[in-house]
Order: sequence, then C-alpha cells, then structure tokens
Amino acid sequence: MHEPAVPHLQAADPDIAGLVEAEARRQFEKIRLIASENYVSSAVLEATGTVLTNKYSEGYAGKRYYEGQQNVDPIETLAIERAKALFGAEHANVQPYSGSPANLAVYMAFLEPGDKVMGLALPMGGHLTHGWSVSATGKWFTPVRYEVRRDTGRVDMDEVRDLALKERPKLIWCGGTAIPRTIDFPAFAEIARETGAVLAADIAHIAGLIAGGAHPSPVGHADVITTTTHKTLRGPRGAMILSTAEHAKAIDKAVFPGLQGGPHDHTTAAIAVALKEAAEPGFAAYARQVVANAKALAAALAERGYDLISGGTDNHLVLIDLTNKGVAGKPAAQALDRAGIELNYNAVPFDPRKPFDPSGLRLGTGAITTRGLTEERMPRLAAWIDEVVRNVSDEAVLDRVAAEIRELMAAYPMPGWAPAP
Ligand code: DSN
Repeated sequence: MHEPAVPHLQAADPDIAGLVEAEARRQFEKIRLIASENYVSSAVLEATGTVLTNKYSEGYAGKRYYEGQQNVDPIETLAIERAKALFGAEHANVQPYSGSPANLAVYMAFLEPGDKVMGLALPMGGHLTHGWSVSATGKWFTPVRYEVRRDTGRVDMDEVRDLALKERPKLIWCGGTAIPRTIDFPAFAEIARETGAVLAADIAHIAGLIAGGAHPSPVGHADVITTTTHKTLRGPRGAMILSTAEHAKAIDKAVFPGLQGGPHDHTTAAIAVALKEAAEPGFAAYARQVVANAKALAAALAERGYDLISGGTDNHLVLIDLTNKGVAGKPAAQALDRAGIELNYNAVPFDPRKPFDPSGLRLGTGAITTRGLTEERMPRLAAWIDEVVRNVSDEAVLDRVAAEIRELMAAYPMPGWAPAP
C-alpha cells in the first residue's frame, strides 16, 4: 500500500485514492527503465505533501510580494545554499517549475527574439527547448543544430566548432535527453569563448551523476547550468538554474517576474531535502552504481546483438537501434511494458522512421539502482528484454516475464510503498 498512508484521500476521493494506490503498486512491481525517472525518498515524498502548498511567495527571500514568508524564506534559502554547495556554483535559482521553463529563462536572460541559438538536434539526443522547430524556442529564436556523427554516434567537437564559427550563435546549448556519452564541457566552453556565445549546459539527465562525482561537472565551464531535480538527482518534479555570480541578476529576473509567478514552495522544500540527501556520502556510491549498472546492461545487450548508439554508455542511459531486430521501437516498448519492463520508444540518430513510431528504445538505470539492483542482475534483465523483443505478440511470454519480474522486484523495497500489514 501507498506509504505514507493516505486515509483522508481515501475518505474524500476514493477514485483518486484508488488510482494512487494502483500507481504505487505498479511502480513497485515493474522494472522501471525510463531514463528520466526515479524513486524519491520518503522524506522527499513527505515534503511535497505539506502545507507549503497553501502558500504564495512571488519574489525572492527578503523581497516578496506577499506577507507571511517567515518559514518560506528560510526554506528557499536552504535549498539555494545546498544547491550552491553541492555543485560548487556561485548562484542558484530553485524556482523554475520544471526543465522547460528553466531553459526558457535562459533565453529570457540572454537573448532577444530572433537571436541565434545552437543546440543538439532533437533526433540526435537534444531537447525540444534547445531550439527544436515545434518548440517556442525554435519558433521565436533562430535555431542552428549540430548533430552526432553517423559513424560514431557521438558529437564531434570539431564539427561543433566549425558550425559555431560559421553561424555565430548568441547561445550554445550542450546536453540533452538521449546522450549516452560524457559531455565535453571544457571543449564546449572553448568554442563558446572563441565565438562569443553564452554557454548553457542542460544537465537534467546527469545532475545526480555530477553531484555524486560520476560525471564531470560543467561548473567553471558553462555560464549557466539548468537541470530538472527529479531524474538522477532523485528529487521532486522541479528544476534549478545554476550560474556564475555575474549572471545571477539576469537569471533571477528572467525566472521571476520574467516567466513565472509564485514558486511552488512545497516543491522547493522537497528540492532542499533531496539536495541534502545528495550531499550524503551514500549518494556518490549510488551515482557510481547507476553508471556500473548501465554499462553492465549495455554490455549484456550488445552481447545479444543489440545495436547500441555510440556502442555503449558512459552514464545512466542506453539508446538502442532496433532496426536489426526487425521490430520498431513502439511495439517493442508496448510489449516490454506489458511484460513488466517500463521504458520509452525513442528516435535514434538519422532515424528513417517518424518520431511517434521511431526505430529505437531509450533506457536508463537511475530508478532500478535506487531499488538496489546491481550489475549481477543486468544479464538477466537483458535476457528478459531480448525475449520480449523477439516475442512482442506472444501474450504467454509477456505474462510469464511479467510474473518473473514481479517476483524479482518483491525483494527490492521501494520508498512510497509498504507491503500490506
Ligand atoms: N521528458 C524528459 C526526458 O524524458 O528526457 C525530457 O524533457
């Protein structure tokens, strides 16, 4: 059952309570491999459900537009100080509602409409908000896109430099949503310096790895850093912007009043809790284990003939091109979900298929590592994935794998779920 228990919700709204209960069970029983998801601690979960949700706090600590900030000011200040200490940053803003608003704030701080922005193309692993055509950032600014190399599946820094010198963007993004390899922040910084661009690092996926020392940090290289707080960082749904002191004012002004009204104070409190947890020694071990699991899973999949973009992974994320398996990403992802393995279908670089029915699968090990799974389990997990991908329409196989996975996951506790007394 959901933990903490929700008796008032059950009494007031059994429909919603029932669905919450079902979701907690679903999260407990499945192998969750969506690369952008995780399990928050019970403390983070509790913080998000507090009376802080009742409060309005437009402005910043000491300069609010509403009274009654005696407790909210110190909460937000704690979150800011913890973010700065954890990442070694000079400035932190913890108010963005999520990753896309955080990224929009960067445009608001540094660009005028129509200015040129350069980012990794979405089908190559970039993010919508790095100037993709359907996003406001691609409509209201002038996008220039770099790609990964067809032969390596990796970003080629010489190509990025040539494009930046030719196009002279005002803003360069590094980072994205489907990048299995280490991001070369110093090389991006050098290019930004040479071309006079602002460098923004979107570390949403790898923030927890950076905090735990399992991926190099962009601090000292990027002018501004955006991140969600709920992926490998293992906090609530939310976001932060880190920057040098030089850009602090512009960033704060862009978030409020530029783009947002009142911050979500219950989220701010939960971010503060997650940042405290990420500063504890156990978090570095978690971050290392996330990477070890991803490498072990990638190796086991490669052994079974899976075509991995870039040949493997340096972080939490593995991107598979299923073309050689004769099945598209969407039916494979749907069958895997039926069989207790939750991940997402994803475009792969140079994908000939459409984004809603692409060739690939994306998976990540942040959540299963929180559950306590280690490298030894990864060959079995790869075997299940393989069995399902080879039998996407065989209901008996999917049912059997789902039962085996339920049995395995019953041994790995999950914050937010307690066995019925
Ligand atoms: N939706 C996030 C992800 O899954 O990577 C990016 O916005």
